[in-house]
Amino acid sequence: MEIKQSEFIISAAGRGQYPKDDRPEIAFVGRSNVGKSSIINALTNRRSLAKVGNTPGKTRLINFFLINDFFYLVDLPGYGYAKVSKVERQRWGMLMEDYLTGRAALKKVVLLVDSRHKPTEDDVLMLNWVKHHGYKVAVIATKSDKLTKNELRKNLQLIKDTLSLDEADIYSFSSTAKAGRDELVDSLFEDIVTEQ
Ligand SMILES: Nc1nc2c(ncn2[C@@H]2O[C@H](COP(=O)(O)OP(=O)(O)OP(=O)(O)O)[C@@H](O)[C@H]2O)c(=O)[nH]1
Ligand SMILES: [Mg+2]
Repeated sequence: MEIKQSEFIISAAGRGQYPKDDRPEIAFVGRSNVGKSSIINALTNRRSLAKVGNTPGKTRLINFFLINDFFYLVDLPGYGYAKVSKVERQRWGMLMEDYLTGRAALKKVVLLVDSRHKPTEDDVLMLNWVKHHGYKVAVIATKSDKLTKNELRKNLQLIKDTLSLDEADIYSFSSTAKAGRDELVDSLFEDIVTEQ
């Protein structure tokens, strides 16, 4: 599929601000700084549709982007950043729970993990939580440009093992190199689009 149109709709601080038009949604979750906002820009071929940060914690609200006037990509704030106050962590928890619990429009959750590292306990918790709520899941190992082919192959196996992925889809991607972008767009969104 071709992404012809992508538009920022809203930065939501709570349920009352989510879109109400029932278009399907695909959300990106993962640790702070893993590249959630960057991959939204790469997939939509836009330089700064989603705000990217050099310091973790750049995305603080739930951002909705309307694609081809047909479905939403949802950019969520990341977890696991150590230098975050308890209050801030609680705020994150409430924001995420609010969105990820019983969201009928949410058709798939894409969990991003850093291709250079073993997934953290938080990553495992997040994956299990999302599965428990019955959402479809895809996993993408990000920043693959930072590794050699050999390192990447090894780490993908480690990621698969740590997350006990057998059937769930796992991909690797670099938002800077963007190789395989069209194929990734097809794999991530095709089922959502054809289901409608
Ligand atoms: N080399 C490389 N850098 C990347 C890639 N993806 C993201 N980055 C960099 O990683 C940093 C964090 O990227 P973001 O997209 O803001 O990460 P995020 O997951 O949205 O972070 P939060 O909003 O804080 O949760 C930025 O400096 C990006 O330029 C990639 O594929 N390769
Ligand atoms: Mg972000």
